[in-house]
Amino acid sequence: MSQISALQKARAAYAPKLPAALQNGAAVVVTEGAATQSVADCDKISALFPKTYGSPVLTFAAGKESNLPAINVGVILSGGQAPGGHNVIAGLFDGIKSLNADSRLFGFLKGPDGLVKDEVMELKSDFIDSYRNTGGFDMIGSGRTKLETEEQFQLAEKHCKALNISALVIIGGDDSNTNACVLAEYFKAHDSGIQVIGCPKTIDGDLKNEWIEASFGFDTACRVYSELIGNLCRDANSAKKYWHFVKLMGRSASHIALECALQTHPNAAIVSEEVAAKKQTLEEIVDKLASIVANRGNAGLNFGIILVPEGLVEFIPNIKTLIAELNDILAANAASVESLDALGKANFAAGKLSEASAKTFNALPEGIRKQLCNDRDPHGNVQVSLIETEKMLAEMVGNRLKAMKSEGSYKGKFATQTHFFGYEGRCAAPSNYDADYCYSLGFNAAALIGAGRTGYMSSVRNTTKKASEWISGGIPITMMMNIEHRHGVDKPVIRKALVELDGAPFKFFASVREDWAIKTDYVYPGPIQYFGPSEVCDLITKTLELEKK
Ligand code: FBP
Repeated sequence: MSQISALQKARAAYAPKLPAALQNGAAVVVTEGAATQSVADCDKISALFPKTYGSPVLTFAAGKESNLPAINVGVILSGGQAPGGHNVIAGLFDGIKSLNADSRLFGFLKGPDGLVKDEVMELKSDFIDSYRNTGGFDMIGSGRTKLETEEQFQLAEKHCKALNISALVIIGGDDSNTNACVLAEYFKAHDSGIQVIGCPKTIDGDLKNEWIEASFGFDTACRVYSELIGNLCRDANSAKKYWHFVKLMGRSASHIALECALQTHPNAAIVSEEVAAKKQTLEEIVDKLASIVANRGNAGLNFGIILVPEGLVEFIPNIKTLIAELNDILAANAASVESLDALGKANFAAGKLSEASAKTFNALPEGIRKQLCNDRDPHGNVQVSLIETEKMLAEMVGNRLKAMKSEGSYKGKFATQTHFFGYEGRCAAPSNYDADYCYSLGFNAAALIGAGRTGYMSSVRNTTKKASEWISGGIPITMMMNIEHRHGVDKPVIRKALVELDGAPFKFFASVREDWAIKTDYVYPGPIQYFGPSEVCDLITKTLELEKK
């Protein structure tokens, strides 16, 4: 890096805060809770993880100076970028050095692939320092390769042993942490002597539960999007001529859309989980949005903001069925469709759909029909970030309003702008919350290693309080697991946390949204503040604030 920005230079000096238990170093005093069980399917999960199942929840208190021998530790960044990943690594580095100054950290490059292909580099002090408090995963890169085959596990063991690595930290989302658990079980069953610790990452916010309050990156990403949405709100309210349709990342859950709504008070925000629970059709969603636009238009307010979660299409029951049929048709006819472009695939699939799905498919704009037939991701999922749901809704709402105008129920003007905010937020410099939380998660992972544990997720809780009151410890990953039917087979996976309709964040949103729909009640959060008074720098998300109230 030849030149760094003034902010990065100043921000490098920020010293992330740690929970009291970690302030003397990573040699902590460990308190064990009772034996644990998985959230569901206990018999099946315990049979699949005989060596790691049932471990106790761990809570740490400050310890004394460490007398542990030096260790070599490996680290992997897995999946999509999330602000704060570099601080997890910095915290881990400082943590293992506090256990023994001769400990060494190795970064496997480009995600789990680096472990399998033995692409690795030692992370030394100067190098780590140049990435402290920065966004991005560029320090060692990331990737989406799944660690799941026996051959991959054998290679992982071989490559760790070659470097004398006795512990591996996997920083990832629900799938990557599931893989971390499978690897921990494998290493233990084969007496490899390699511990595996997971860290909860994803801007999507869907890796959380009673013990994992938040996945890192959610806070910063939502602040970046909310700043942009606030700016759009102000632009809309200044020019008074556009409806902005904003799609927000979050592959599946709508936590990001909901948090951004809570921060900015848009005129409408769709929550996919509600759509699924109420079995809403696309037409019903369009009707609801059109009525919001019409009510404001009839009151002379021909502008507004609508938030759309990225994963929406997969939560609309008839489109979900359609996607499942398309998946099967495209997979079963892979050879025939291979050479076709997206339109060719769409036309091919259209003729093979059930009557109901064909009707749904044909009612969609051509662009969306093509996007639904695009290549799947490595896990066989539709790449929802590539589906322009915001454009589809803008177009369909426009058509509905035309019909309402001719019926005489709408007399406003409707002009739209569409946006997709996702990649813009994933590599932002971490907010104070994420900088502190991530550094603590990494340092805490070192404490778990020092305590000789494996198959655990680093857990830092009570984060609505000041950092010195944060509770650090470890949660057995098997405790978060259940069995899910994925791509035709039963698999042990960490249960994904979707937006809960009876949870405080959604309930609050539901209680105010009718007001926001008709009024112009926007909030402008502005950019993340890294320097200045605590009340603007040390914020927590509205989601966490409401959940913990
Ligand atoms: P993770 O679950 O791996 O953290 O990734 C989340 C995410 O950012 C989603 O919000 C988005 O749908 C997806 O990654 C995009 O994936 P890609 O980076 O491969 O385009």
